[in-house]
Amino acid sequence: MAISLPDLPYKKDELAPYISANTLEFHYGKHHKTYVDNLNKLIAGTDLADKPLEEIIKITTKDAAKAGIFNNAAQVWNHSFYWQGLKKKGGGKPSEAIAAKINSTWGSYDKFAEELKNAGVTQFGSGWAWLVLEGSQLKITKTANADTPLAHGQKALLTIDVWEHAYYLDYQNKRPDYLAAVIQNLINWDFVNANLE
Ligand code: MN3
Repeated sequence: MAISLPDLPYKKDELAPYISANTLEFHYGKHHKTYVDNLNKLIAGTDLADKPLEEIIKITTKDAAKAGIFNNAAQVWNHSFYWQGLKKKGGGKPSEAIAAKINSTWGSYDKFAEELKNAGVTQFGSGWAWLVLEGSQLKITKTANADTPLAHGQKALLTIDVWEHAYYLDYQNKRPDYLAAVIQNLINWDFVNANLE
C-alpha cells in the first residue's frame, strides 16, 4: 500500500488570479508529487511501508535517524491539508461554529486575520502558518520546514504554505501580498468548520 498523491479538490486554474495555474502545476504537480515519490522510496521494504500517513508522521517525529522520512511524510500531509483549505470564491469572514470561536478568541475576525497573516509573514525561511486546536483552545501558530501540528498534539484546522515555491511565481518576494490574497479570497471555511467538529 503506497502513499498516493490525492487529487486537487479543484481545477488548476480555479484559484486564479490569487494562485495561478502555473503555480499549481509546479507546487502540486512537481513539489507535492516529489514528496510522495520520495516518501514511497524511503519506506519501501521497511516496517513503515504498510502504515497510514498520519502514523508514519507520529512514529518518526522524534527520531533523528528517520528525519528524511518524517520530512517527506509531513510535507505530503501538510500539502494535502493545504489544498483542501482553499477554494474558489472562498476567504473573507467565516460562518457557523468557527466564526463564534474566532470572535471569542480574538475579539474580531479582523484581529484574527491580522494575526494569521502575521504568523506567515514572520515565519523565518520556509514553513507554514496554521490555525489549530490545542485542547479546546484555538491558536495561530507557525512551523518551520516540514514541521506539522500532528507532531505537537494539536489538531490542524487550516494552513497556509509560506515556502517560496507557494508564491514566488505569482508574487515574487511579496509574501505578505500572497498571504493577504489567500486570507481574503481563498480560505475554505466549510473545511475549517468540518475539522472543528
Ligand atoms: Mn509547498
